[in-house]
Amino acid sequence: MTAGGERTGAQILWEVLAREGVEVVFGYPGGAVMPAYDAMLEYPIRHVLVRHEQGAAHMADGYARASGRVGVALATSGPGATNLVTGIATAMLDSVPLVCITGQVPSKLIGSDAFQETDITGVTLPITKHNYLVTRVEDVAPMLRQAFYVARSGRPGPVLVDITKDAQQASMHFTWDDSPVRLPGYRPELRARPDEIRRAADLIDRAERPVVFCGHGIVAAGASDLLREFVEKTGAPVASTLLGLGGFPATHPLSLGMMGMHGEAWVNRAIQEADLLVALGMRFDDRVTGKLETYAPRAKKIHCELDPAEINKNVRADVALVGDVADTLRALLPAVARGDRHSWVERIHSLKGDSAVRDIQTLPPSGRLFAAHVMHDLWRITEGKALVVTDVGQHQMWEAQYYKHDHPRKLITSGGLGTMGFALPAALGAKLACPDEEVWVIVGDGGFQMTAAELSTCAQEGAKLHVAVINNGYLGMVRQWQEFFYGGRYAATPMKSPDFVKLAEAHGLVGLRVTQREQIADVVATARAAEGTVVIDFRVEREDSVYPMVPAGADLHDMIRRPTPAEASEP
Ligand SMILES: Cc1ncc(C[n+]2csc(CCOP(=O)(O)OP(=O)(O)O)c2C)c(N)n1
Repeated sequence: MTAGGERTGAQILWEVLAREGVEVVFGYPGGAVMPAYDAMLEYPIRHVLVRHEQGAAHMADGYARASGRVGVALATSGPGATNLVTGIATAMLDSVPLVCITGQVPSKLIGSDAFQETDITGVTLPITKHNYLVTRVEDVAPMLRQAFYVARSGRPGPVLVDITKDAQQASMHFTWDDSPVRLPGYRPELRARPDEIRRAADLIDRAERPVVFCGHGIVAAGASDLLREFVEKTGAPVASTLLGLGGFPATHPLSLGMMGMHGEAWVNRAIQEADLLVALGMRFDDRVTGKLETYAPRAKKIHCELDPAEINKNVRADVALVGDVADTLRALLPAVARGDRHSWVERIHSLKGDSAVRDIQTLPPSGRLFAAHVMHDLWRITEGKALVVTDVGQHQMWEAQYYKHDHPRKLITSGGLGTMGFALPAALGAKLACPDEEVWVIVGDGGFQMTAAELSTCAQEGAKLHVAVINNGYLGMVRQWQEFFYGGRYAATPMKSPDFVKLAEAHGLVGLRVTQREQIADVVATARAAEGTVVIDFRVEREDSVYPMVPAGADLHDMIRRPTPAEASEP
């Protein structure tokens, strides 16, 4: 305990945030949270005024993913709180530590359908790791401290703290309690048992065709170096999930690339031929496995995962190592034998077959601007060093395929929920967490328009983002599904957009346009040299598709491939 004094609940709120090391809060004021906003002026914490509360949640999320710290969002009751919901669900599905604080109507009005009353703890119950309704000033500090502890410990996730207006206004004699937070029944620190480590090491040593999976847990646990050591010792090749990209260097000789629905064809085939999968910090999402009945039929599975609820949820594990993946790798490393899997790696390379012929990078120039070319050129120009935040759709998959990430926390994307509108606000959060990074937003013309109002926040904050709008005039990924599975009937996917250059200019920002591949380098140079956020309207091929594609629910080896030039020219 440290010395304290008389404080209101609102002051206590900021005191806790300051003591938790919070530097920036993303929020939007309103009646039920006004006491908290008023008290804010007394504390040295930066507040970013968003244009929509969804933006606040995504900014806090981007901040958390870029920095590894807890992101904080603040909103009023009712519509302010419900506007946070999409951002909270996004963080929940991707295990991102957030604390979302909402004002609530005075406690004596709760349940009366008071003005701007929403039961936000009820609404967010299934999309938060935990949530709290605080109605007494005495509970503000303990519950906020618990919220930070729950958000960051174990498998991270969003926590919501709803504080009534009277609890913010009431005062008490406040002393800071810095004893460790203890929650009965909550055991975030699990560790794999030594006998299980031994069994896993035996399976690894005996495997001839192992594939190691790098999931989001590797990034979250900061286990990239350990993974590299493990892979170089065992000689086993690595496939990544979307959220695992960068957890293992893409340019490492043992990196195979991304697996799953839009993964490389040879990666999916290797998984189907493997005799062992070592899944590290991933949860066998349906976009990764395809049809479960035919998934990796020859492979034993070692599942290393922090959350016991993920074990045997989708795929049965032969050995389950429940615990922090960094601890698990530390225990496994001395237990496994040095291995040589050259012939297996060569076999996987032979599975590439005609992939190069089908790759858009090797197709003869057509004079048209393809999104894949934009990604490749951005990767080359930025030397693979940018922090890239993608939205959801085709551009997200092309980025994953063509921008090679060699370092963790350099790709931020909404994987689990697939939230359009995520990229621009999440990128602003990431930029505030890492001001020295060159941050690129890769976003479709559809998703950009969902949260483009946050351009105004970028301008107000003086933040420098490079926004690449991959403008194909369609809700591209849905159009692709319509082309493949709905007979080319384009229901509600052609989209008319505003002039994005003028939109940028209306915000006092720089807007640029690219229509030919030859212009990319010069326009990117202009964007990098400009002050403040720059929007680049890339007018790309309108009806291109992302290949390969495993149709939803199909066998993982059953992929739709990009036509070869010969196939494409057939009538
Ligand atoms: C909030 C939200 N609404 C709907 C969808 C369904 N959806 C997934 S991809 C997509 C199309 C995205 O279009 P665009 O932003 O233009 O990107 P593109 O696919 O063309 O690269 C849609 C509508 C979604 N993922 N998120």
